[in-house]
Amino acid sequence: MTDEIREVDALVVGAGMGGVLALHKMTNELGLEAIAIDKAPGIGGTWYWNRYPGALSDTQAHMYQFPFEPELYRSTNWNRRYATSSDIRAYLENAVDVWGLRPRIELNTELTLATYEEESATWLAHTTTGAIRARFLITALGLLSQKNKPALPGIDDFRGTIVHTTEWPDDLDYAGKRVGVIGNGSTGVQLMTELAKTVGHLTTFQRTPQYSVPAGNRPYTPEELADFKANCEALWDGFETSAIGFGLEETTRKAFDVSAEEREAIFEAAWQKGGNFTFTHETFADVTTDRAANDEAAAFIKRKIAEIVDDPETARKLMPTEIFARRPICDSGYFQIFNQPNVELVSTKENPIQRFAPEGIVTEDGVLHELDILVLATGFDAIEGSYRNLDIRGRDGLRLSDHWSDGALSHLGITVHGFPNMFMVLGPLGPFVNLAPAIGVQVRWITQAVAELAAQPGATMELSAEAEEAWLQSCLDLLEGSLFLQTNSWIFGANIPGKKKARTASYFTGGLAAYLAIAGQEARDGYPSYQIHVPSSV
Ligand code: NA7
Repeated sequence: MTDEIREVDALVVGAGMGGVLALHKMTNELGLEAIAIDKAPGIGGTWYWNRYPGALSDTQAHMYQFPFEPELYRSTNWNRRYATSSDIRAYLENAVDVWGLRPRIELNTELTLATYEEESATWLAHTTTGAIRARFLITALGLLSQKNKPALPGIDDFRGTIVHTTEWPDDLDYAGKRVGVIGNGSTGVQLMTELAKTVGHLTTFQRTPQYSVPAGNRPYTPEELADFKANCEALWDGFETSAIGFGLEETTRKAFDVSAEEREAIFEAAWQKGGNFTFTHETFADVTTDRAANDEAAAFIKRKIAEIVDDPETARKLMPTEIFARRPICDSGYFQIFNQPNVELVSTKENPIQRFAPEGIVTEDGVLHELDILVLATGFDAIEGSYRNLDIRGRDGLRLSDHWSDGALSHLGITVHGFPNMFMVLGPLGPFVNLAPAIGVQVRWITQAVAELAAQPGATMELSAEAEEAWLQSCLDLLEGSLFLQTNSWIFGANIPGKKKARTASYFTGGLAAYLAIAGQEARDGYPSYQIHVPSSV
């Protein structure tokens, strides 16, 4: 820690996918003096922290890479349809080396305060290792990186090991052990499917049953890999017409355009092919928007659960009761584990956790579930949750947390009124799409804006209040009648007690193509939503 203030052009906060790409662009494309900091001891962002058994991206690997980077894309070899957490860390480590960024990334360094200083039109950032002054502040904090560790009264009475999935110790020995898991979202489902192979006994304390479809994980064929590499530009061009950017054949067919038999056959084909967004977007265009179509998809999955799970009572408890409108999950044999003698399901809706005991968990029926390890797979304080513990102060000392006290605000998920020359990667009200293209598209937009500002000494760019309000309104309008609002998921902050939901949206749900068109137009029109201030030369 030194008293000296280091001066850079751009400070990037976060060394995950968004931060690494932003640092590359600032340094190698714009030639700016830029550094990135991250509180983690390693590169990877959410993938640094999420290294629990079974952790993998459920986006197909060829679409979970930096877009618009053909050289890196063509030199990367994924061996399977989905990349594991360690594959993704290796990919990012390689990108850092290929792009020569390693000397510019400062790990074990946490941002404690960032203040916009009007007079110099710069950001003064205080970190755990010293102070940095930067013209441009790029926050790439991650959408799913702030862990959600819910208050579970009495949990400290448990004498065994308690682990959150974002803090999985590499040396945790769970083979043969009695393991309990709270949380059965994407993380819990991946984790339990893996744990069930080796633990002595697995008990899931399930609050809300979830829909899940097969992931269809398999090796990529050499032909597929060659095809992705040869045609990566076409994959990226596809964003211009895509709703979600996962590289799928997004259908326009509606569920009731076809007969009941055809509908079943289409769902079955998607089930066999595997993939969560395959099931929602290659079957029928209205699965996520129309209640009757959604009911058809939900009923299909429930029939599958009944077929897969031998014990009818366990199958009943695994059947979701809400509509199929959380972020969809896919698995590699999750429902099948409930046919194993070492796996047990406790429905905490029917049989709540009464208390934690030194030996395990006591449920309301009086049963003590003895455990050696209790895993919290309880997810994230998503989206703006990553900003919750940061003290960022914009113009006139305005705290970002105060500006967002009634719900997060932004334009494009990138900029905030009152915070000049600050750019977020995957900030709130960004596009609800595959995150790799979202990162690529946002960083490209930021790079263009920073390039224009950097060319004029002291120039600043600040979102207008009107444009911020208008963006919120357009996000809210898009949510009218949305099925997503009818479930309690992280998408709208319903998983965090007390998180503001009134008049707020979390995302722009108009699709990737529309998002690209709006963001592109904004830049081409010379940023009409912004006040650009260029100091007059002396
Ligand atoms: P999710 O999808 O938010 O799932 C969290 C799970 O934890 C879910 O089953 C929750 O039950 C459960 N949970 C959360 N808080 C509690 C409390 N207090 N008591 C009991 N159970 C609780 O997080 P994931 O990490 O699985 O996935 C997040 C995203 O990461 C995923 O969508 C991908 O995009 C990657 P609930 O359903 O709320 O009843």
